[in-house]
Amino acid sequence: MPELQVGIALSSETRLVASPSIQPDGIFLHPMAIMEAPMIETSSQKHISTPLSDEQVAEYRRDGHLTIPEVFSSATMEKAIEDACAWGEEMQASWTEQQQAWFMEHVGTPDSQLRKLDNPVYHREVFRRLASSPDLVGIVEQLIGPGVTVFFSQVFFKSPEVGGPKPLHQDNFYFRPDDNDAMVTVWIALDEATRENGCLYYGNGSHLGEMLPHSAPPEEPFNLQISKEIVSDQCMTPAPVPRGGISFHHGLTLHQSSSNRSSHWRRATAMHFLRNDTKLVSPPLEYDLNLAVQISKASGG
Ligand SMILES: O=C(O)CCC(=O)C(=O)O
Repeated sequence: MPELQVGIALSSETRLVASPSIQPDGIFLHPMAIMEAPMIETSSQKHISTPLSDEQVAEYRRDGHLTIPEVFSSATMEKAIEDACAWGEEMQASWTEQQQAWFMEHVGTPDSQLRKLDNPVYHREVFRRLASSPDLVGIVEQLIGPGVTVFFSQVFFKSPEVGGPKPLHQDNFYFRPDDNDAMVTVWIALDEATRENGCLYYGNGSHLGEMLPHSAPPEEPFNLQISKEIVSDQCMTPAPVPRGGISFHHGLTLHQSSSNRSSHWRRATAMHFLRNDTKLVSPPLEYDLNLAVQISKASGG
């Protein structure tokens, strides 16, 4: 497969658990797991500061992820949800069986549900505006460098009671950037994400290790994952995010999400940002870089 060029785009207090414990989805909870939303700043903070503080950058570099709790307003998240739901209705009306299998879950059962939609930043203005928010872009550039493109994005609909888990994986296994440090995933909580409704869990510091082998079940080629045997002793830390907050993670950070055991939605959008001077080299799944959206240019570039 040829190399894919990205740069050509269009346009707390905390309570600690005493010892590791296995969660319902087989997640091995880190002994230092944060039981409450990890507040980087006080909960009264209304505006994030750009750039991030040295401590926040150090936290990202050490742990491979960073949560900023209050970035977008609840009303902005509500608009994004309305837009994504309307788009989902439109899309589903024309899907083939194969597309249903890719984008939905529990197909053919009473629990049949939309699971995800691809490339909202390209297709939907509401999501493009989120991706272009100056505060957000400022943080992304601080983490991966100036001049960035969203080369792929998704909306995840984890529905009440039936929304399924996303198994353990590393994003860079999917994307294969030629510089592992040049990709950051921006995961925006459209609804509050809690341990009950399926928030992300991270392997702290795992981005400092290797890219691990992944495989996918034959009927779910999109679901590349790391087998339990390979990472049987990996402790995972929950990252609850209040509505409108963002969790940033490095492309090599081990992460997963559990199923939604609550009566509340857990909808989120993930935007994958790449520095413009970076290429994707033979990713195992296809990404249409005609749908990449350049968000900023390096000054002088
Ligand atoms: O939202 C989820 O459940 C999975 C998201 C994810 O794996 C990602 O953003 O890289």
